[in-house]
Amino acid sequence: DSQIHVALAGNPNCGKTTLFNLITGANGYVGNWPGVTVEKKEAKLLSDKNVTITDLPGIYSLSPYSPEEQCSRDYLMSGEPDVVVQVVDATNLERNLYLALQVIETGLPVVVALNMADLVEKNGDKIDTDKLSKKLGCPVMMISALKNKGIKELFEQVKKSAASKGQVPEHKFDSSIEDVLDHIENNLPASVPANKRRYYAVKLFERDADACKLINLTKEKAARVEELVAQCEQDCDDDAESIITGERYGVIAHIIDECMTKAPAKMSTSE
Ligand code: GDP
Ligand code: K
Ligand code: MG
Repeated sequence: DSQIHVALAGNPNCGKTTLFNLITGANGYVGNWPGVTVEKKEAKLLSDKNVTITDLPGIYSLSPYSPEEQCSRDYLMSGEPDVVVQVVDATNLERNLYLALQVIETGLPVVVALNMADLVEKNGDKIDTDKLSKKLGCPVMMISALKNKGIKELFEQVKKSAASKGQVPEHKFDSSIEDVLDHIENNLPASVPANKRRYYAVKLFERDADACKLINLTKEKAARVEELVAQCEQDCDDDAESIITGERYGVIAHIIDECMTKAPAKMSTSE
């Protein structure tokens, strides 16, 4: 159909509901995701009826350990969303980028909306959105859902991105881990498109059950991948999932270091 499907993703408390209500007038459908009691909200964009917005549950990660994470991940990988607006609480970059990196890795077109721009400004912090956009490999826009700032520009970008093929993620882990991920990528079937190969390589590295089932490697290839992962775990003296978690936080620390300038700590005036 000619509808553009936009998924709103983000951590709890990042301002997704505030944004959803602002852009849709909250006149949509409220129900549940199939088979679970997780709320699903869907509504048309007030300024353009050809755009449908789906509010995903607030989550911290895309690992499917909770029904909320599972719903979000299933929807993102379902083929329905044309573009994801990744809402980020810009006053809490470290925690919020942990999910954002994973959503970017899905290969779907992503626009990062740095929300709470008003608070960032009030705190005197500076975020270099151009640099952040280069580091993440997708557009990054400052917005304030509460103050209705930057929303029009955000949706101009969202429409452009919806028409794009999505990004191959820019961020890189430690080279020893990248080597293993490269090997895994080379073992993936040719049918896995370029922008989704890293996502599945990471998921196979993590021995993710859904991904293993879906990709269904030949016995020989599965054994080869397992050998590589097990060797990497031995070298790092850590389990595969923790290795990836550690790598994500490493990438995030570097990104924050490069893209954010904290206001100098205020002198106490209370003495
Ligand atoms: P959700 O959990 O992601 O749905 O977050 P909510 O929309 O419920 O917002 C969480 C809190 O952040 C609420 O108190 C909102 O009023 C507040 N909030 C949302 N967006 C902004 C913003 O742009 N600026 C400020 N200062 N507060 C915001
Ligand atoms: K808050
Ligand atoms: Mg909410």
